[in-house]
Amino acid sequence: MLTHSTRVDTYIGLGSNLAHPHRQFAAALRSLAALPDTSLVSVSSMYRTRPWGVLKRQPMYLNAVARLSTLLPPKTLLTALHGIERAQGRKRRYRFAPRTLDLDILLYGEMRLNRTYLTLPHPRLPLRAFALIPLLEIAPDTLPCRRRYEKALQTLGAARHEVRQIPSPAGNPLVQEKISNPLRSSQLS
Ligand code: A4P
Ligand code: MG
Repeated sequence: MLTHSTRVDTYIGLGSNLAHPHRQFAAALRSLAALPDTSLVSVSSMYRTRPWGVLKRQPMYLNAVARLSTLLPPKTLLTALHGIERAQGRKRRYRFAPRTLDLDILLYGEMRLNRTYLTLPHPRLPLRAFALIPLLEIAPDTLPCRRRYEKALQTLGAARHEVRQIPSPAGNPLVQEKISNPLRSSQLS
């Protein structure tokens, strides 16, 4: 497999509103942690969010962001993410359809790319409180584009209130336990 020689920090947006979203996230995080030449650095809190940009009624979403450190080039990473989505029963019926799992590359280092198969940064990131809030929760202060996304979030106004952090007294035990001890995952969903 083609890899880069230096690691790149990349941020993956997770979204789900079908088939037990917490379980979908637990499985997805295990798969992300198992990607070749990649480590899962951190995961945001889970957020319950109102469907954005949809015409028909659909269930509330669960959203989160995971930070990876990877040697995989962006196209290889995207292909791997599509494989994880497929393995978790993702069906592409129409745009913005309800889904078991959506994995978007929000940022790939500082790379800018405009291809039909991949746009970086994710083109709709500045419009979406459900992606910006978990991203800013885990992105370090040193992230070069941080100020820009903080400003983008401020301009979203009321939309940010449709993103509710799921309280979790001990940080994020769902995620921590599921990654470190996958055998226990069925007890946690
Ligand atoms: N693609 C291009 N750039 C990227 C990128 N940076 N990351 C291409 C991932 N994929 C990228 O995506 C369509 C195509 O975009 C892919 O084949 C890929 O080559 P998709 O995941 O197949 O389809 P989609 O998700 O229905 O469409 P799209 O346009 O990606 O939608 P979004 O932007 O993912 O939005 N509301 C809430 N509250 N929470 C959500 O998570 N998600 C959506 C979908 C709508 N409303 C939502 C949520
Ligand atoms: Mg998508």
